[in-house]
Amino acid sequence: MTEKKAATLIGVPLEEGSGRGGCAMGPAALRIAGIGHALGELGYAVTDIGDLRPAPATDLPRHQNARHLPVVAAFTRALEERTYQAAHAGTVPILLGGDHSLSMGSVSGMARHATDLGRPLYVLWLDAHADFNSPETSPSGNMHGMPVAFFCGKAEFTPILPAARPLVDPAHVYQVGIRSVDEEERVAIRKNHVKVFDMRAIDEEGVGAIIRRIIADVSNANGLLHVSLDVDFLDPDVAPGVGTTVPGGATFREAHLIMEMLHDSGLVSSLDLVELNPFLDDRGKSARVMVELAASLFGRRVLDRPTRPA
Ligand code: 6HN
Ligand code: MN
Ligand code: MN
Ligand code: MN
Repeated sequence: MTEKKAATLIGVPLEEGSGRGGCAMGPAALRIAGIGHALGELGYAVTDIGDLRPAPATDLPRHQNARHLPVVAAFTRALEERTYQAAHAGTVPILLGGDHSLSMGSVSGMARHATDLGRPLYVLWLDAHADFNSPETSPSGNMHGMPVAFFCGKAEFTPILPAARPLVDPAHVYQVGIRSVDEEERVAIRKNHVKVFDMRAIDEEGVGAIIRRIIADVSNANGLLHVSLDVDFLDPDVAPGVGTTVPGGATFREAHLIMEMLHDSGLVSSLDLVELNPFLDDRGKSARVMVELAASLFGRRVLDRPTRPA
């Protein structure tokens, strides 16, 4: 008998990284939109550990351009550990955000897990933004613009995680949907060889071709794939419930195809659902879209398609 698939839902009521209120209500909205039920229907044994609420770190000084560092650092530490444990136990960690600074912890935890397994970790970053700022380059000081640089070891604050922690190779980070990058951030992603597929690449090549290539790379390297889905990857008409909307985003159909292809690849180890701001949403529309996409990522399908015609 095959072992039952299992998922761990980790609620992350974090909004201090985003510079405005609302994302702390994200986990509740994703639960109301039916994330647990959807996974259960797909045959997953679902454990919801509830919301993490770590006390702010007291060992870190204030940083003038890393706003709310003690709060974000406490979440990073708690999430690194909880995500690692959930993955180590053989379940798929699903982070219910919360702003995107939570990925500092979730991806770092997955990097530790991948190191245990002796496999490389790859990250698919679905976002309008590159989130590769550091306190030195950030125009806002908001830490949700810094997670990718952090888990690649390129954004140094006072130590949040042990110096010897496993890092992600920036060349293993694939960013898709990008359409808003800050000046110095652009220099940093080039210098570090992040693989960026901006909206122009999507328009020219189509998401199918892009995702197929990414899946092939990860599969050839026997990698684990962490998916980080920012609400603003989607066009604001599709998903208005986010504080950082950028026009010209992915359509529902593009996002849906990505999820179906990722599911079929069997490579996805973990997922962040981030930046949902229910205060800005339109009657739960964005929360429902995020849950629908997550369900597709974990196997919901319209028709059975056992084999693909050549
Ligand atoms: N996100 N690049 C801008 C900044 O303030 O660093 C925006 C970051 C947005 C972050 O959407 O997760
Ligand atoms: Mn983001
Ligand atoms: Mn974004
Ligand atoms: Mn490599």
